[in-house]
Amino acid sequence: MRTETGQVYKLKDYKPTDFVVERIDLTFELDPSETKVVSRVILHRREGVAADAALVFDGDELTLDSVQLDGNDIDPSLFDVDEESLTIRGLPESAPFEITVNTTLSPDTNTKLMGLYRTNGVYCTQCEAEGFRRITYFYDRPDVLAVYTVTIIAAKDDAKYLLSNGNFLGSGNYDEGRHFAAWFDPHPKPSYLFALVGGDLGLVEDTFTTMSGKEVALKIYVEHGKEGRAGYAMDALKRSMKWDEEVFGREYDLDIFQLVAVSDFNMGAMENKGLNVFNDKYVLADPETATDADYANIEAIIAHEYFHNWTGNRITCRDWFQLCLKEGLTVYRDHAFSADQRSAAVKRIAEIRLLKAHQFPEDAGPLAHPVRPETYKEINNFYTATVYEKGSEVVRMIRTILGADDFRKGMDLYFERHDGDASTIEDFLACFAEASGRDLKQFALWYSQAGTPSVSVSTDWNEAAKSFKVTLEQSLAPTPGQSRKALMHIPLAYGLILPDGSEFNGQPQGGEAGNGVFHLTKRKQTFSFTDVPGRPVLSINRGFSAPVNIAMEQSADDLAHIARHDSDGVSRWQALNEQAMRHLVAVSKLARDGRKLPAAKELAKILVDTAADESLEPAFRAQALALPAESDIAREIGSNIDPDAIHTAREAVLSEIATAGLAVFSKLADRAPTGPYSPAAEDAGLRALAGTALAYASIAEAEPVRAKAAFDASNNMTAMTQALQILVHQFPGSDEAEAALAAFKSRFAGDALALDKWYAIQAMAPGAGTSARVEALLESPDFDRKNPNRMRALIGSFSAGNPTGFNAPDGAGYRLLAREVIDIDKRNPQLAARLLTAMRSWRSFEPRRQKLARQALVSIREAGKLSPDVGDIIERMLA
Ligand code: 0A1
Ligand code: ZN
Repeated sequence: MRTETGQVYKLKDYKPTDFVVERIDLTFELDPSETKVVSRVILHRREGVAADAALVFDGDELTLDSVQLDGNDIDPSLFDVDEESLTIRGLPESAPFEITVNTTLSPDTNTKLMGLYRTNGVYCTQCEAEGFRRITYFYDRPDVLAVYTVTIIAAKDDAKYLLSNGNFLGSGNYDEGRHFAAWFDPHPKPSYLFALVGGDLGLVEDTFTTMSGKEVALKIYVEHGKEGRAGYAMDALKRSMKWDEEVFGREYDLDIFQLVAVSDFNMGAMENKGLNVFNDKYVLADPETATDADYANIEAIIAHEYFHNWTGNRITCRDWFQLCLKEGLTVYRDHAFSADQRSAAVKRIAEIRLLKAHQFPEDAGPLAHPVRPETYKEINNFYTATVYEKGSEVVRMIRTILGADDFRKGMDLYFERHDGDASTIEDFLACFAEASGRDLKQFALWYSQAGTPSVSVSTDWNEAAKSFKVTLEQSLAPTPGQSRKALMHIPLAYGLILPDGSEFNGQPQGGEAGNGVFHLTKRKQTFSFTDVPGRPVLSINRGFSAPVNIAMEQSADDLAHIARHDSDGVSRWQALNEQAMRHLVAVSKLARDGRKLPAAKELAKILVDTAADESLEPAFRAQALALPAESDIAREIGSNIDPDAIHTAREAVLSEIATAGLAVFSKLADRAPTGPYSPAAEDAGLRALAGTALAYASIAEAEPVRAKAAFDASNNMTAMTQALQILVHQFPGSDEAEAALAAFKSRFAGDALALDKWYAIQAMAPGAGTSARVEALLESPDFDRKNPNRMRALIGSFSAGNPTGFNAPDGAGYRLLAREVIDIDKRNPQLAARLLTAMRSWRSFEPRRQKLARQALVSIREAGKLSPDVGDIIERMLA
């Protein structure tokens, strides 16, 4: 067996660099296979550092041509180069000096998509987290902030636009069809925010006037011919800029803001200073090719990257352990933005669903880690749901605890005090503690303790005394590396709903509980209310104020009371969802034991009533009707999972709801918005409800005819994919399904983003047969294995979005993923590692599947030389 390898980085080992970088000038001569990079860095020795201390720069897969000190070649005895560093000795004791590093790169063969690479002929960089060291030797760490000047030279017909961070300095022509452009970024920044783009692209332009009256040029670069699909992104950008001024008082700080959409990208997008680079999936949209979900994602990600300008760029992270300092906070900010642009309740419901679907399982499995990890082997593996989504929930809790005013004061203080800094979570929390006068020491455990806390809740109503008691008890299970946990500060928003549906407003005894929030800070606490006019129903963790699991015996009647009367829409949905979940869990267990499945009459009635309730927002009704997914039910069951039983149970419940509500659903299925397509929340909500109703009606009718007619009549991508999914998932192999697939494929041939949807829908078709279909699709001639979006659409959707297909009882799904991960790892380790995390919950399956999953994981471990990325994930998953 392979022994464990790889260096472990530790938070507690933080140490500043020995030398301070003052500025850096970079010159690039772009060429597909021989790009020349000259880096001139001005440095001085940090005060107190020994006179014989050497300068150690990071590097990765670089070819070093030469290195100079103050313009003269350095004697070979005074420097060393190895796989990952350049070490220079004999440097001046106190005076500033200049180091020049000359390297040669091959963008065309850079398949890792880190550093400088080419995508569809466009030169492009990705430097977060450690990609800059693949461009030149440098201090590639976030606490080294420098002012950058960049000159780019290229053949005009190879790269028409030459872009980098900051403000434009100038451009000009050389002979032989070559030209150059120069950029200066006045804001000191870490290397991970460096960016360069060179290529022949289409350009969409606009302007934005900031709150102090400065005009900013806005430029979005896309592939030629796709300019017409950049309008929504531009609009979202302008709305983001305005919102950050209004809500956080943050103004943009350069003359120009540029954004480039590329088709090969490992993640969603990147916040490089003044030059965001995006996965084109999160920029390009028109009604014909993008769904409502795509529009919502574009809006959110454009905002996210823009908001990083303050939370991430102006104030960055001291080290990568502090990643949540920029990510959790920026996700919090983009959530708040989207909530303001759309229905806040519907947005929150979607967030809760996502958090539970991705972050909760991560926190409950072998990859669990604190929001701020204390060790890592490969930082790329920490761009996780925990750092991002739970990190955002932690910021949200700070706001819940402090209230809106003190939260804003804390943010203002943070911006004022740390502008220009590379900061830490301690710095961040200190601002809120100071602004509010609150002690946040116990709260800070949210950053250091992994795992989802559980809170068990019991209530006691005394009719004679008219008193009501709520007892809360917290617990937190051990996670890898953390066997003992301390008690946390858990803010639980609550309401007491009286029999007539109104709310009881009295304050309880027994602990802090202002503004409708119980502050659970001890292991067990009882909050007592007196003078309550009638038996209240407790609505707890309203709006999902804390990311915890609530264990509470609440009767179906009480849940229905909340669903009917709670003043908070999110809580009404939570109550409905809880009711559905309970039923689905019970039925799944019966199905696993081969028992007869009970009827779902009550659940069907409440959901059909909700569907028909015209006083409710359509988007809310669609969320209510969307039953917990099979993976949600599996998570709730927790162990010994049989995905086939869950599927059978869920299908049976769906069918009963569908039959009970056929009349309602067939009416709603036809109620799509009229008039030209608008991606706005209202119309999107109507389409969501119509699509859900179409699915139910098709189930009840057990006929593909209605969905096929909807597919043929559809005039936007949302309606089209809704219908296609119904056909392929509910009527697999039918003539209608095959005809729709063929029509879609020929209509969108050559449109990669649209075709990704075609692959994803097929990959998620339930049933053991799907792995054979995925194998066949992998072999189809237009399948581009080098494109991360395409791999995620097929392999990612199959492994993370198809419980019965991927976990087929013969293990074929696991073997497919293992084989692909090993293959992808040779080209693109980040992508391979990310796809592999789909197996993180393998130990929660029934023994036969567990055994097959383990075999597949071991086959990866034994496969030969693995990247640090995949090696780290495999090691933790098998530990
Ligand atoms: N900071 C980006 C996420 C990101 C991280 C790593 C990357 O490397 C391929 C790319 C992007 C964000 O939060 O949007
Ligand atoms: Zn981010």
